[in-house]
Amino acid sequence: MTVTTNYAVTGMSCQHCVDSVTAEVGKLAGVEQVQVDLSAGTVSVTSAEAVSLDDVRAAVDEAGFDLADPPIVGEG
Ligand SMILES: [Cu+2]
Repeated sequence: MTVTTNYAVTGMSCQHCVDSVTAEVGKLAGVEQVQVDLSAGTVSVTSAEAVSLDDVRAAVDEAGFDLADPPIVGEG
């Protein structure tokens, strides 16, 4: 059983941004898969259990970006 949550991230503009966000969010405990849609500005995070928004925000910040408002654009 996994949880997938889609986050909106502002400022990503190229593959390097995608790689940075994927790497940082991928370090979070329990995260199994990170998929970035550059054109949509969304990051889909699949994890064994729900990851806290604060942790995702911190990882995105570490990569040099910010979560949009609202930060979560879909779950499933
Ligand atoms: Cu970039």
